[in-house]
Amino acid sequence: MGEKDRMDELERRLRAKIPGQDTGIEVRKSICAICDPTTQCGLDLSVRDGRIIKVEGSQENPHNAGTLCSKGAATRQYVYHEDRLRTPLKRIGPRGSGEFAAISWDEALDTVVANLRRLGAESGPESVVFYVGYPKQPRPFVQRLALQFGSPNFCTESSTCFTATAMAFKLVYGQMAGPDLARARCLLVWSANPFYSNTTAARHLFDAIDRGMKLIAVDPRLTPLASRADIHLQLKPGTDGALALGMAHVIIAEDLYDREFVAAHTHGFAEFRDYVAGFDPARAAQITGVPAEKIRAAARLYATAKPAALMPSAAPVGHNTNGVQNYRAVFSLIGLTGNFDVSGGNMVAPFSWLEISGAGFTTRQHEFEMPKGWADLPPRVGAARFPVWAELVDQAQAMDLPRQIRSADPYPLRGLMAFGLNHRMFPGSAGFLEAIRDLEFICDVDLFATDSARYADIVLPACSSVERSELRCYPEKYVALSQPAIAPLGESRSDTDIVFELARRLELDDPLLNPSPGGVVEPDAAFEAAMDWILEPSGMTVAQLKQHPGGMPVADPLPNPERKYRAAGFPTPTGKMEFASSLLAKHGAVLTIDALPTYRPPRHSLEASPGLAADYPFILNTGSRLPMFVHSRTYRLAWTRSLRPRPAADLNPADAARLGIRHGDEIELATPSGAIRVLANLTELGQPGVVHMYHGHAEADVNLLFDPDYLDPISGFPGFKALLCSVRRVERPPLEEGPRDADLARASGEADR
Ligand SMILES: Nc1nc2c(c(=O)[nH]1)N[C@H]1C(S)=C(S)[C@@H](COP(=O)(O)OP(=O)(O)OC[C@H]3O[C@@H](n4cnc5c(=O)[nH]c(N)nc54)[C@H](O)[C@@H]3O)O[C@H]1N2
Ligand SMILES: Nc1nc2c(c(=O)[nH]1)N[C@H]1C(S)=C(S)[C@@H](COP(=O)(O)OP(=O)(O)OC[C@H]3O[C@@H](n4cnc5c(=O)[nH]c(N)nc54)[C@H](O)[C@@H]3O)O[C@H]1N2
Ligand SMILES: [Mo]
Repeated sequence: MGEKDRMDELERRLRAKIPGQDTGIEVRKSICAICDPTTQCGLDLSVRDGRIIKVEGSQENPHNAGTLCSKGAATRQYVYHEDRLRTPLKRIGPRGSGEFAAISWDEALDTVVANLRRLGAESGPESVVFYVGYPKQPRPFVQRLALQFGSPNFCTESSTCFTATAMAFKLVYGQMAGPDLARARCLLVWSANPFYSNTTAARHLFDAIDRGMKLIAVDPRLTPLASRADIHLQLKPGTDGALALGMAHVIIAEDLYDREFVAAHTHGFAEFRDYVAGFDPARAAQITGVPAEKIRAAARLYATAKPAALMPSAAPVGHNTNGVQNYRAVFSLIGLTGNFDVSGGNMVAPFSWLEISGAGFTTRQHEFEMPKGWADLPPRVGAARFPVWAELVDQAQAMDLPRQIRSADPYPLRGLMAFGLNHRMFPGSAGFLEAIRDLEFICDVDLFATDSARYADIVLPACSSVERSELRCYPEKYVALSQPAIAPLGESRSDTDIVFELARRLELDDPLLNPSPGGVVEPDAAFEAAMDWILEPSGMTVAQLKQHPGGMPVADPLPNPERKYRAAGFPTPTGKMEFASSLLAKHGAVLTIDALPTYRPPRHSLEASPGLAADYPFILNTGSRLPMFVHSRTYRLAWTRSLRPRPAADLNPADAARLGIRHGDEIELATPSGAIRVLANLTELGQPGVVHMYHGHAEADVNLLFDPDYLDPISGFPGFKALLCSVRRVERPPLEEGPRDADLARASGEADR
């Protein structure tokens, strides 16, 4: 080969991005953390000169087996986005103005520490709130930091996500139990749409359907999953409790329930039976809009196709003013039909790490994040208003923050140390911003210069998952401790580095967060030492995991026998499965909460507030997932944004015709709390009378339409999935360009260049 041929060949290999010594391209293993923790695909990143030039799903990782979704495929746009923060910033203009100056890490961290110390000394450490948004990776570390600092106020986005589902499970069974998809003969999917929300699970669903598993889908919309179901129960949003009670009615009336299990292992069955007697299929049909015959057919199929599993979701049912009670009614069906903790039904599996159960090993996560008990600390934010939450959840309830900031009841809140703060997550998002504007000190750690960060005094640049090391585990009994595939962009750092630095500067007396008081410790060494401590019960070590950056199968996964309750009972007050909750009975005297999983319509609905419905006749359902967007994260990416460039609401064509609205018209959605303008997306996949709108848009924030107190009294979760709104066509399209956040990023980018 001549020199020219060799150069041509190299050029060809470079253009094809072929790894090798000649091209200088190396494939590095990493993890995508753009979406939710139960997905988080393995990545093969092609890196040249320290830059990612190609992104592929890792074949090696059995969870995604080489696949990636639209968001993961846009990893380069996410990592190298112009809005990425590159240096620490301090605010020099008024809150919200976006006027910031770049400062050094030392100055930034010293400022944070001086403020935390001052507020702690003046008003007690509880006056500082530690908050983590949707990111999960930093949570155990931030929680430990908060408690060791002396503040009980560790709270997260889990104040609106997953916890209500977990609470409903705990109230009935004392623990959670996930669907055993591989062996189920029937799967009852109660409001999940993994084709959009959890693509790796969708693959397993296809396999099970191919194997002949029957599928029942409970969803107000005709989703990709519902379109494959044997029975689709297309209910009105927020009527889940009535549907479940109707199914229980059929199962009991037709004697299809597990008499032996019910007699030996349950509490309150007689009351439950009497209550569901009032929910015959005709009445359930009238409330839910699902034909009575379908309710009967679904109840019969689920109760008789043994074993049958129930797949819940982290969000939609809990996003309701009666959410926990509705999900309790749903989860009662599992025990009623004898499908609890049996193979092919819903199995209790040991907890592994960061919201993943059943990866085949256990860790000391809980011990790590709870170095103190709640009894040793002042009451958490939300504890008085949501006492059931306070008993069942090891966090503060963030939905009570605006109230306590304003009222200083039971004590003042003055500081906020946030990792990933997005005010558009909160119902009544504008009011949330107004409330935190009154805080004396705010620090926000984020990847991007966001609208929420504009309210912070100090903004710290975090790096993404591909720039850090993190532990991930998967239900395929697979575990990975990823290593950074590229150096952190600019001066950004991992969240855990920041936690260890704060712990050192606060001089915390804690060998796990501050391993060498007074001395300088490499954050990597501190992180690895903490991970080794956490991993101890698993028998795995950091050294061993580092040898397998793409992950490895868990050696000797823990066995998981069936029906563990036979020996151990249920971890509930009565030791049994509780159709009637002892805990809710205890609180029922003070709050209007029933021990039985009673059905109440959404607080804003035709049934509960007919006066309001006269002016606001549509059911508004917010945040049902779109495949390419994740909350506030991927609007800024060119590829994902191109799939829906402007905020749009789904409207049924029958309603649109009545209101003179055409596809693509500008419309206004309004509630008594506010109004937004969006495009009309006409689709028959949703029901007449229901409008669906995704959340988190800067230029059309649907959470402006919420009253901040539109909450479930048990969980404190917002009623995101069912309220009332009006819809009208807007004559001229006056939609303004959304605010751009790039100026903050520019402030830190200039310093970097
Ligand atoms: N109307 C309505 N509102 C909803 C919902 C709904 O369905 N409808 N859903 C609710 C639910 S279920 C959820 S989970 C919440 C979403 O909760 P949010 O916390 O709003 O989620 P994100 O916008 O994804 O992330 C918050 C911030 O974290 C930043 N971030 C990302 N990765 C990292 C990281 O590694 N480190 C740090 N420090 N920051 C990072 C992001 O840039 C972003 O600014 O929204 C809730 N709000
Ligand atoms: N692409 C993408 N994936 C995501 C996310 C994302 O933002 N984007 N977010 C992640 C997060 S934080 C979460 S919590 C999960 C959520 O994951 P999922 O729960 O699977 O997703 P959703 O779309 O919120 O809700 C599932 C289905 O519930 C239906 N639904 C809406 N209201 C009701 C109701 O009142 N009752 C019933 N029975 N069904 C209802 C919706 O029509 C939807 O099809 O997704 C995670 N994955
Ligand atoms: Mo969520």
